[in-house]
Amino acid sequence: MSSLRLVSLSGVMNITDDEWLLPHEYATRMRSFPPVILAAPDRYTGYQSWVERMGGEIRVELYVTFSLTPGDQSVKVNYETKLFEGISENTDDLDGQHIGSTIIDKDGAGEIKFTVKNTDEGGDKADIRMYVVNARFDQGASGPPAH
Ligand SMILES: [Ca+2]
Ligand SMILES: [Ca+2]
Ligand SMILES: [Ca+2]
Repeated sequence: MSSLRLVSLSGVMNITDDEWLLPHEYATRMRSFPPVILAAPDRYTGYQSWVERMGGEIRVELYVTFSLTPGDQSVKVNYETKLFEGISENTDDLDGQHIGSTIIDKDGAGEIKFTVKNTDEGGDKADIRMYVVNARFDQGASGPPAH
């Protein structure tokens, strides 16, 4: 039995750059990533990364790992988010972090929602929503139909 899965990630980040005296800055960033193919026994894991910069001071880095469980064809999603805030969008000042994981059943989908806050200085945050789909991948389905 084949165990080919097509795992796709899309999502939205709503990012707030807290400002002193000036109005806060806001950005909404949406992404839809190309699907990752997982196949037992060749490729059990896949990766996706998502980086956004905004407001002159903020960078959000999101790293996602997909791991296939061949038995039930579920996919475990591990994710880590880092919120950097400093004198530029390339700052190395790590001010907030969030780590989590969830399992997406075979032929299932799931929404993952969380907020990463600037726990060092307050104010800045990223509200993140991810949508993960664990679909069956039919080899050859993208080719011309057979007659
Ligand atoms: Ca700021
Ligand atoms: Ca700013
Ligand atoms: Ca900072």
